Amino acid sequence: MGVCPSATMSLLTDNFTGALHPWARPEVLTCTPWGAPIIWDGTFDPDVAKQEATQQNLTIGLTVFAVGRYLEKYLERFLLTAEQHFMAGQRVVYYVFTERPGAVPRVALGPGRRLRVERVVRERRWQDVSMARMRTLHAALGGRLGREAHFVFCMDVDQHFSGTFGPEALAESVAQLHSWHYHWPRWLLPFERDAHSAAVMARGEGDFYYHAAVFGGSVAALRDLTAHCARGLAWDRARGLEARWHDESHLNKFFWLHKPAKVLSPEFCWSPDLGPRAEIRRPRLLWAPKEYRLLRD
Ligand code: 2GW
Ligand code: MN
Repeated sequence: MGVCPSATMSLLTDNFTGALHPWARPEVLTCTPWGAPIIWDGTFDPDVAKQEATQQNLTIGLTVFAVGRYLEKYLERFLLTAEQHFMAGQRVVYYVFTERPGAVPRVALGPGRRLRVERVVRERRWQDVSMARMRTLHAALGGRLGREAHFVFCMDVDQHFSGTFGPEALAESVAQLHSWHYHWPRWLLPFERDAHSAAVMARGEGDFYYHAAVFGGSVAALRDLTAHCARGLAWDRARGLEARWHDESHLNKFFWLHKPAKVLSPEFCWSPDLGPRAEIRRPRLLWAPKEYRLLRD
């Protein structure tokens, strides 16, 4: 569990001068009710996190699926920008899941960084492409990926890095605040409400609405997460159901039952369509514009 203190003003300001503490972000929530830090720009020292990670000699996995048109459209930029911004200076192994290994762009990788390509079958419906990821990830975490990485991030491919995404984001389990919903009242959050679905959340349940475009953690924690979500998806399918936001609904249910050890602010996965906001200082990942009509059936 987290150790962040409750954010009282006396901790945020200097007793004598009243000046704001250099690591304070008094305008945003920086700690969950269960004591996990919510990481905002300026609340951590990136050099400290970097040093700690280097001392531990970590290998960090980054998984991404690029199936069908998403391969040509998004993968190269995702990887090129990850080379610039994702866990710079650490040992990194990318896992690209695709049905066309030969079409994966050859991106020049920095020292200590490697890319593995895993073949997956192409699902017919886009909802199935997205949902099949949980099952595939679970298997990969039980195989080579799980043996070679200590921590893993699982990400959507339709986004690119725009700022440092470093070891400050690492923890036993990590959830991403959804940039559309982080300031919405809880009753409006788009959780699954159908009581027959494994992903159901009753009124009054749910801490935050998390985005499935970024989640991470230790191999063991992610084995649990992916097993839970794959099981829920299969349970729903057997009953002819599909949760409102597919795998994301099940992810939200998992993090309600098993609180994340760290939460990333919307700066870590920002939607440029929302425009500039005072509290969004330095976005780390930017969503590609949604082209649903073009790309979805
Ligand atoms: C998905 C939707 C429509 C058409 C195509 C695809 C598609 C997705 C595809 O053709 N090929 C492919 O590789 N994907 C992978 O699935 C890719 O990694 C992509 O980033 C991911 C999720 O699909 P995406 O990014 O189009 O969906 P979003 O951005 O609306 O995602 C949120 O909701 C999803 C469930 O509906 C997932 O939970 C996702 O993690 C969320 O970010
Ligand atoms: Mn996406």
